[in-house]
Amino acid sequence: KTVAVIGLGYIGLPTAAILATNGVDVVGVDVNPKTVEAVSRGEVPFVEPDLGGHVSRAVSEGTLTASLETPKADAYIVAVPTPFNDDKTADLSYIEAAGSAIAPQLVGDELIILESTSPPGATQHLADHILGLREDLTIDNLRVAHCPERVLPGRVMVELVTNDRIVGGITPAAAEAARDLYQTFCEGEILLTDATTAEMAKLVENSFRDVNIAFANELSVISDKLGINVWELIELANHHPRVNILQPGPGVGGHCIAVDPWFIVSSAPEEAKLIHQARVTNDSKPGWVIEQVEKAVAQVDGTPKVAVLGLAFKANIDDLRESPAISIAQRLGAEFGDARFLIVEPHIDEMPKQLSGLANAELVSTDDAIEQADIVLLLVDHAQFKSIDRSALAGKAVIDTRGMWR
Ligand code: SAJ
Repeated sequence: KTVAVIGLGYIGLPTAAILATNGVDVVGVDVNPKTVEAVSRGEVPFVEPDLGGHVSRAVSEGTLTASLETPKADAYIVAVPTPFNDDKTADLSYIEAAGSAIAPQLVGDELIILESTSPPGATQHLADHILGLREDLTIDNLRVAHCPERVLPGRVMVELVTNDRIVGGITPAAAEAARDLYQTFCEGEILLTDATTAEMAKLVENSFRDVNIAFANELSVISDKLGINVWELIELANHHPRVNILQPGPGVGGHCIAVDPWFIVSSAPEEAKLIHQARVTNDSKPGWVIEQVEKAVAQVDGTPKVAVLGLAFKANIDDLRESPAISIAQRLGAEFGDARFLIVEPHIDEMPKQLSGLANAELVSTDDAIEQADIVLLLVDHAQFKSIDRSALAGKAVIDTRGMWR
């Protein structure tokens, strides 16, 4: 049996690799020639622990190949982006493009799994799109299912194997076929449902976290106003056996938690009030951090030098997608033309393109930034920053958005 995995990104490539190292013949498909060339050489185009070993082993054993073209296969796994449009509705064009490439290859009875995080109804939409292109087929000739991924970036190769999975079929037969495929590598429980419930389950998981982080972020703003240390406050409250507050930060980033709740809001705009407000609260946190920097800058004589520690969307990864740290750095550079910004991000070697236009910002080492800075702004709690000698911060204004130096 052959499986085609369409989209070799943060989810598609690990899924392709884990299937292939478990003996399944996998063709990874991507529109980017650089990605296809890298994977064909057994290399991984981004940072994810253990993924490189899986890819190089599968490629050298011949179970994983990569291609620009969608081949004939027994099963298709679609793991393409689902960004949102300006009005926060989901852009399904990548899913439709994958469907258009799959449709001509079908002979009937194939399994087609949508893994991309999608608004309710997207799996049905993919099935309808394919059937619209293949009037000789009916829904009974196809087995279409949604199987959302729930792996945590940085732990993908572990969680792919150990997490429970939800499989939602357009038909029960589709759900069963998808379960059989995931059983080749997944040791967690595989739970069967319908496609729309599976879509919603994934969105609800990420919204649960977003709402709870919004609560923590709101507490940090309230605590600042009342002169309370929010980190101590949360730690104390969490001693209650039924309280578990998450951590405040500079905002919520990444391509999942900052995006998925909008798919619920756009499906039920009148009803999804709390979910909507959580997004607004978390998206307003970078603005609040900038106000703190503004107050500190006002205290400095001469040209203020601000060390900006971290750009990634969370600790110990190189992923800058939807990162609040990037938007904070960008806005600081633009709004405070008279200040100098010493940017530190240990996981990248050149200034990201979003910041490359800033004449007053440069990428430097942690030591250089701390030594020169009047103001130290910590945006990401990378392990490397934990070893900073606290005495080096003496006499500087410190804005610690992660509570690392609480
Ligand atoms: N964050 C806080 N405070 C916290 C926890 C997180 O401010 O207490 C911030 C992080 O700094 C980051 C953002 O939230 O900016 C998201 O980080 P995360 O570690 O919570 O989640 P992601 O985006 O890396 O991965 C999430 C996971 N979902 C859940 O935990 C419910 C993962 O399991 C999903 O697979 C992934 O989204 C996804 O792909 O949807």
